[in-house]
Amino acid sequence: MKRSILYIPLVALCFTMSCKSDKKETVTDTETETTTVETETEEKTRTTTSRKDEPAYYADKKKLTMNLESKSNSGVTGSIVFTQDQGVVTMIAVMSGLTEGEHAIHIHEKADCSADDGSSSGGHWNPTAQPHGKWGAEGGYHKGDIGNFTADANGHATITKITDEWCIGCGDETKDIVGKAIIVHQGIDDFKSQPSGAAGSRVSCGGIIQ
Ligand SMILES: [Cu+2]
Repeated sequence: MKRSILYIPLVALCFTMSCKSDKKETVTDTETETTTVETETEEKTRTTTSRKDEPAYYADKKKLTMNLESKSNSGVTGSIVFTQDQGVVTMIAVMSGLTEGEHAIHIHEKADCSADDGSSSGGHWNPTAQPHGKWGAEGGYHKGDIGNFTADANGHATITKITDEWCIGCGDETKDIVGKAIIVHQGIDDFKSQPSGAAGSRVSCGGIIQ
């Protein structure tokens, strides 16, 4: 008698939780256990499925490593790592062989560093047809207008840039940096002169290639 009294709340609970109709009629110890196991399995399946349903998140993670080769007889070399996570790209560039002081760095149009002076990489990468300027300027700026950085007395420099205005291989031509080139200039970008900031010769070049 006690056992059946105990089952009443269980049955009620089962109805409230909308158990499968074939389980409602005869609730025994075994069936209750089975229901519990089924629920756990369903939860596991749901977790696995939701991961598969979010390809944007998982496919978004990318990493691209490239080297900078010296141009215009400069001796400036370096390496750059681009990583992408949840729509944000981080660039970390480590360079050496620079003259002490400020230099400009841009993304140029083509991943072609074959010319001795780096001219094969074309002009600034400017997919949104904006005037040249400082990154984030109200008057406009190129997607390749990274800006200026400072090299120390040993000719070393490290730059970090984080932006959601780039992507690695997403195919959106206003954001995709793949197939472009990184150019380091001997001079300083004045953020005014059109179309490239009058930054002088190209002392280092590297193609952004996956
Ligand atoms: Cu440039």
